[in-house]
Amino acid sequence: MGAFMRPSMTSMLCKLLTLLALSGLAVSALAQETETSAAAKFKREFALTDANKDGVWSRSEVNARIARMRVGKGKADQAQVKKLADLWFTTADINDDGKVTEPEAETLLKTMFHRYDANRDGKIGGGERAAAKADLNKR
Ligand SMILES: [Ca+2]
Ligand SMILES: [Ca+2]
Repeated sequence: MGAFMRPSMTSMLCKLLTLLALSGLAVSALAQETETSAAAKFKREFALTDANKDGVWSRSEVNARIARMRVGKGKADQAQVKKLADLWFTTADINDDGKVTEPEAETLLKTMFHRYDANRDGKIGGGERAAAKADLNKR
């Protein structure tokens, strides 16, 4: 775990994962509490974001997805959206081929899930979810 992350990026990545996870990409997954159901929700989310249905996420698809999240919060700073999308994409695209496949995106979701599953029981319980939200709010 973590071998694909450069150490200097880890802290920023965690914040980004938190942001993405809680404000969009996996918020429904977290609400479902178990890793299995989170994975099922993720598959639907992946298909939704894959706008041109070619089975991978492109930079522009990720950018559009993040832009929708930011708009939902009442703020659409295009420069910040692009920065987040670029950072997310660079991190998620493990083999650096310019595409993020479902397994690549899922790896990030799992990393995030395990980060918040503090007692390692395979569920994000109420207290753990509250901690995840608090973590996001102090960013
Ligand atoms: Ca696509
Ligand atoms: Ca890739």
